[in-house]
Amino acid sequence: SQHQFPFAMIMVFLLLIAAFSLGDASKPLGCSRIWHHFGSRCFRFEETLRSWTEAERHCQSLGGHLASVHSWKESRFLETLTVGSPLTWIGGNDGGRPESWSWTDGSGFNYHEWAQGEPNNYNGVREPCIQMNFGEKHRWNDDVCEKRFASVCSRSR
Ligand SMILES: [Ca+2]
Repeated sequence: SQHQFPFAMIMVFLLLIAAFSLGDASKPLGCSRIWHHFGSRCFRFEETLRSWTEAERHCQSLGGHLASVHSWKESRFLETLTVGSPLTWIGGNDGGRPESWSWTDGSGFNYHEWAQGEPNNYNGVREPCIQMNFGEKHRWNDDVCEKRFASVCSRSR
């Protein structure tokens, strides 16, 4: 019984250290496990092929949206994140009004990286959703939302 008090103290001390180090591990980046930090947000590449709507719904189930893109640097970061650079859905769509692009996360559509000749509603078919990694230069294309591609989710830190 003489040893009970110091033992309890040591346990409390160890638990405190554990709690603080866990806090430290998650705080500096603010993105856990398979989320990757860039700027003020966390990003996650989803290899599973989904329609644009399914992909957005999946991102929402993870607490985010399909990724919006706002700069050349952010775009290059996403290009690296999408391993092997397959065609990949991002959060841009026209909300049913041709050429009026917006992001599902509500941020401003203040940057774009269209491939040459895009957006084009190819062959006269409405292409309301935006994919990245299109063409040799890995730029953006408008495409039919029902097609199934990989996707990138983002959420705030
Ligand atoms: Ca197109």
